[in-house]
Amino acid sequence: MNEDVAFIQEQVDRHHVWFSESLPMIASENIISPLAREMLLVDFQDRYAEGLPGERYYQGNEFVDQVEVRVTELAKRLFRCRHADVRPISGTNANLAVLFALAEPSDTITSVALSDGAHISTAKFGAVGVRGLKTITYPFNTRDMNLDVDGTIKLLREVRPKIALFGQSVFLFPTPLKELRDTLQEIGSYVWYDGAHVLGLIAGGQFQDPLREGAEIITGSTHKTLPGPQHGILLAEPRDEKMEKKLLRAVFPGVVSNHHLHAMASLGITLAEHLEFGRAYAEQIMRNAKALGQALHERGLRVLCEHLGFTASHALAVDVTEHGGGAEVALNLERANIITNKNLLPTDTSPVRPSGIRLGSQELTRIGMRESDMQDVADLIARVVTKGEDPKKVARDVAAMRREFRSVHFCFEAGAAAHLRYRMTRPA
Ligand code: DSN
Repeated sequence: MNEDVAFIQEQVDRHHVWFSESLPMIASENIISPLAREMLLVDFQDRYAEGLPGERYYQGNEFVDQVEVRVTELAKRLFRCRHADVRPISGTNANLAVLFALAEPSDTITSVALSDGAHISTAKFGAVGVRGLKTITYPFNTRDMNLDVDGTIKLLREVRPKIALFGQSVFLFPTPLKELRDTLQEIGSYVWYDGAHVLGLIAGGQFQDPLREGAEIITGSTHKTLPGPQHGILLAEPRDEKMEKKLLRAVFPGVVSNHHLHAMASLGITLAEHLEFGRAYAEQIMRNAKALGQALHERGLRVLCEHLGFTASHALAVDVTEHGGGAEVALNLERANIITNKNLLPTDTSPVRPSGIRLGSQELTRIGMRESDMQDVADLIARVVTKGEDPKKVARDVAAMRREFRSVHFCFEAGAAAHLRYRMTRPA
């Protein structure tokens, strides 16, 4: 065996063992279903398809086209929209496409501030900066972890942005789109909602329904509360045919060449599964997040927004300043096999010394945990964070807990021969 190959395989094996003994709680991740994972191994991985079904630049796309048409239909059905593009290869890539389609360099975009939980692509050193746009951020109510509606209306009227972007990566509560709708219509901005974190909740009929509340475009990655492959999606209710064409051309030839056909097929399986199981899954994610917030609060942790029930999504934000800050706490939790991330909170000024951690319930829910299990999870977290127990000792109990949660829920059963089927049809 080649030494480098063996090294890489060994690290991946070790990663698998580690994660099978861990509590994965990063709010932007999830695990894919067996049938969706199977699609990542198929021959689509080895092929090119540029453009749209029926209008390709490469031969060999007969079946790829059929899959893409069906995946696009599934996306439209799940999100109840007229336009869906399943070609963006990530959430940031979908965001770039929107910026490319609807703005020109030096235009203004309004968005949530990074320290209030916005995604990096809204920053001047992210996608917005790549497009040469100017970002102005909304006033934010840090107690409620949401936009200050009156201040935002005032700002929108003053700035009249080309694009008004909503949504964030610390996404605890629905955006007050309905309250902003009249103002946004009056000033004519494109209304764009980055729903990456909450796509699965939206599709499951929980959280909010942005396209019915004034948003014209939703972008997202497809591997968070929507538990699919690492990929992107762009959904829209375009104003007219011209806007729809701009969005399509911004994806290809704009920011995507080949769109990772295996991931696109895998996304199709995820969308079909979410049509079947998404509502039950989204409901349980939210019940678990609230239960975890309450349980952590009872164990002395400063979970934000107690007065609002901690969260109305999958995510929780916890201020751990008094326990050493976000960086130290996240590291200690990792040593205990509890995988989270340090996170900026609204009052923070230094991105390298954030005072918070962010927790998500979506993956724990996916492996079958329920509200009562959140008590045990909170106990394990508190032993590390508030009681200062040796993380390695806690890790043993985390691994023991994980033995009860081995399978992926809210998806179709994979046949025993599923993986073999594709291996057999591929040349060795
Ligand atoms: N970086 C991801 C997150 O953790 O929220 C979003 O892309």
